[in-house]
Amino acid sequence: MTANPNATRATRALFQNLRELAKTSTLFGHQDSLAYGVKWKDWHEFRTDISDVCGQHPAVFGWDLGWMGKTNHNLDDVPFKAMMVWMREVHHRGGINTVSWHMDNFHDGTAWSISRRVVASILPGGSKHQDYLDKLDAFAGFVDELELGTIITRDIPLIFRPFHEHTGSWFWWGNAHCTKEEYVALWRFTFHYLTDEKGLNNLLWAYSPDIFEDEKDYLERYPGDDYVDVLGLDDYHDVGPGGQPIEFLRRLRLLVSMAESRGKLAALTETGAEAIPDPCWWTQTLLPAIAEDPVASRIAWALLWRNDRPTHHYGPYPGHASVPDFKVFSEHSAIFFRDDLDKIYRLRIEPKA
Ligand code: BMA
Repeated sequence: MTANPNATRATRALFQNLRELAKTSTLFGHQDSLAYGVKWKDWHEFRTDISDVCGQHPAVFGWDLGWMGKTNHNLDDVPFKAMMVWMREVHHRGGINTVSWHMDNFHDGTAWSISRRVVASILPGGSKHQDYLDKLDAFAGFVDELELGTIITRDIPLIFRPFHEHTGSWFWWGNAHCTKEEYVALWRFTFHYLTDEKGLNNLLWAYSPDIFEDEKDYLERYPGDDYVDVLGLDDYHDVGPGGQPIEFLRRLRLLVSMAESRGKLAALTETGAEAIPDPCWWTQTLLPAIAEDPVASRIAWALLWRNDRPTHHYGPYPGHASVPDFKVFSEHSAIFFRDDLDKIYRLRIEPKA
């Protein structure tokens, strides 16, 4: 059951089908995959560094809304109009779109500007509340346009992943910059505003802290089962140089058990090793956890961060030393790419309420 009881048919189908798929497979995801690669940045209708390397496109495509409502492109120079076209195309081809939001500080600066207590000021009654509503309205407008632009369907689900990595304190919504009550209130307010006021019934809601110690830590700012569909984890820490594979496994197993006991999805919502210094990283670090461990492999997808430049990329690209290993990884029967997905938006049998 989705957190939003009025979720659209396709959204409910996506949730249900992902829960089923998660038992045996892990979908491969990549941020900004269609927008650019390490060595290209151009309008290509459907090109990714991933397909350049292994002939297959990701199953999950990540996008970021940072700078929405301010400029016509996002914080990483992806034009919102182009993003919309790509999102429709992803959906049309049976892939999945997920959206994060490096939202600017409402007083000054960026998502990383932590000089003020921003969360308190954007909640109802706060001095920047109206500005926050304007931001959410801009997003709702984007989603309406996304759906209106297609004649094939007006039901394009998005996995929405706001206020991520809040167990750290590098964003203004992070741990040190708001109380637990404020974080939860912000999440719940946002949920009600976008679903009840703006009628966005095509969202699955993903909660995605950075690394955590135990269940108590993970759930400390959890908004509640009525507000979340996906229990996510952003983990770069355990998979980078100096990280501990055993900790990666431990956290993923905990995540899966927390999600399954609630009837939710688990997902590795962000991961990667910057510039992939270990050429065997794919089969030695990632695969053993997300495909081979009987519990950790029950996450629904793993999303690698963006391929920006030779010193800042998380997926492979032609010529990179990890390409042969990535090809082996990509051939694993449990790692799913877009072509492996089948009618993910078709509702099978509705579960009993
Ligand atoms: C970070 C980096 C930044 C980028 C931001 C938002 O991890 O990739 O360069 O601006 O994410 O996408």
